[in-house]
Amino acid sequence: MKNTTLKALIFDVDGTMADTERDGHRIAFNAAFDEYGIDWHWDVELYGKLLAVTGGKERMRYCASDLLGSDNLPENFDDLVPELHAAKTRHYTELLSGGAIPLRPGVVRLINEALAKGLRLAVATTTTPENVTALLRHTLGNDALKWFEVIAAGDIVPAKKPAGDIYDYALKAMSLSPEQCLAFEDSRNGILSSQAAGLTTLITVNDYTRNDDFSGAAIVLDHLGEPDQPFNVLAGNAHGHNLVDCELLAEIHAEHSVTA
Ligand code: XBP
Ligand code: MG
Repeated sequence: MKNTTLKALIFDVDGTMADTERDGHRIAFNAAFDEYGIDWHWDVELYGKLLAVTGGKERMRYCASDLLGSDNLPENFDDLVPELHAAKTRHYTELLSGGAIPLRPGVVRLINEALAKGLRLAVATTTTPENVTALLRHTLGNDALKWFEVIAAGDIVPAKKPAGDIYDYALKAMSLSPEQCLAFEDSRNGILSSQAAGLTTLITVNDYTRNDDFSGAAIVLDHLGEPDQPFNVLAGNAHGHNLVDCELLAEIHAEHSVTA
């Protein structure tokens, strides 16, 4: 039997570290559509359907090809997507710079505790790298960028989540095996990706992902919890804890340690 020590935590960003989709990305997409005179408005419900596809450029193409169709779109829409997406990123990062989106309960607490205990940190996300740095900067401060050893994001890998590539990339960059890490995710596409890379995964759900299939998750929670705001367990074993701290992570890691 092989016993491994927990060395690192790998965080998804959108939906996991912060509730960015509904009030962040969606708003920024709509602002970009307005800017380019595109007759689309992604409301909260439609955006939930569009989240089936990860990646903003991929999502816009999916909307044109499968959901709303290409009526009233510029003829060169496909070629315009990268430019439109760059505008969306500008709107999104501007929104974050105004402090529009806070981190979710327990995220700062857990990051601080993990760093104090010598755990290594990384990010594995589908979103554009600038979006990650903007979120970290405007919620945790400029120094926070140094806390994350690897920020694996966006087009750095050709296949986005649900493929495991982005997690594989982060693991390789840290020279760690999946058994030495835990992943934090919020969505079906996210857990498919982390599991494809062999990672034990904790889930914190949000309004868009509450009813997703999280088969195989180590635990499914409503959030990471704070001393005055205990989490609710939706599935899995919380080992008697009511917030996610390093002690609970060690217990979850031990429970799911690979035997070989
Ligand atoms: C996040 C995404 C991203 C964001 C938008 O998924 O799918 O596409 O919605 O960001 P996950 P970009 O949390 O699973 O990584 O527009 O920069 O792609
Ligand atoms: Mg996510």
